[in-house]
Amino acid sequence: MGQTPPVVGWSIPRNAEADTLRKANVLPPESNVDLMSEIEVPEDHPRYESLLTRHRIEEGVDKGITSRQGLIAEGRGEAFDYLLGERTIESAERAERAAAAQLLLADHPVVSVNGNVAALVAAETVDLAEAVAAEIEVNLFNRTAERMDAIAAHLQEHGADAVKGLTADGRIPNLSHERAKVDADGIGAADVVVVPLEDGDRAEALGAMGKTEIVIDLNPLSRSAQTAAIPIVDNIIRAVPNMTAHARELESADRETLEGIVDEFDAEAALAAAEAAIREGELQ
Ligand code: PTJ
Repeated sequence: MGQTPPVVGWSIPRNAEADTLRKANVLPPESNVDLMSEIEVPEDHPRYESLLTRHRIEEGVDKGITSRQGLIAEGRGEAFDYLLGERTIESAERAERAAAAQLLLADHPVVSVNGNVAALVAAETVDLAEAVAAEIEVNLFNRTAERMDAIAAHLQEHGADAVKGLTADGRIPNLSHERAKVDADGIGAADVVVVPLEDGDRAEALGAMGKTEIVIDLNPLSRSAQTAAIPIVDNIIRAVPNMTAHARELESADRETLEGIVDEFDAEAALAAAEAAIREGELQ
């Protein structure tokens, strides 16, 4: 057995870098960094999740999926997550269960994907969509044909059958920017939409169209979180797999049970609990 590979500071050896490190005998030759994990950091490392997130966002930018503004958005999210203790707080767990129930009740649920979401949770989004029979639609603030295609291809590489958003034959009324462009038979026809990682006016405009919104955002004060029927104040890399787990557990629940879970959920209380946790939480 070789020595445990050193993890120096916060640097993450990528696969190519790992090869160089192996040749220089810094990583043992049998180290399977490129086969077993995306980052050469043990999973019990206290910053594992944060380092993995940064790595995925960086790769997203390199692949033309994530915008450079996405790096800044991630930094903002990380700051909130740090204050939350990088954990799923109880009120978020309840929101994730309510979201799963709401998605299972929906006639036409759609998960909206932007450049950060695609980079962070492509496979996990495909799993969620499968668990609740939802469609996946790409919707971008900084919309270009190249990014739309790259994100759709990336989602397909991670198992998505069909990806909506490229037709863009529908519009969200009263929204002047690119996020107004939707597929008429996708978000345009949806009754429940998952809106992750965007602090903006689209959530309000979708609400005005009569759609039920599930927002994932680490900032409980963001406009999207404030207008959502179900705001989930949690890191998307924890939130999406949790929603899928709840959906699988609730898969055979009857309508009444699902409606009960949704009715019991109190959006205002969830936002207040998240804000209190951020403002008053004790840092370890
Ligand atoms: O890919 P595009 O062109 O559609 O652009 C996407 C970004 C994210 C750049 C764009 O939507 C944007 O600028 O978003 P904002 O206004 O910065 O809002 C992003 C929100 O997501 C902020 O409230 C962050 O706190 C939050 N956030 C960032 N990272 C995470 C997060 N919430 C949950 N999990 C995260 N990992």
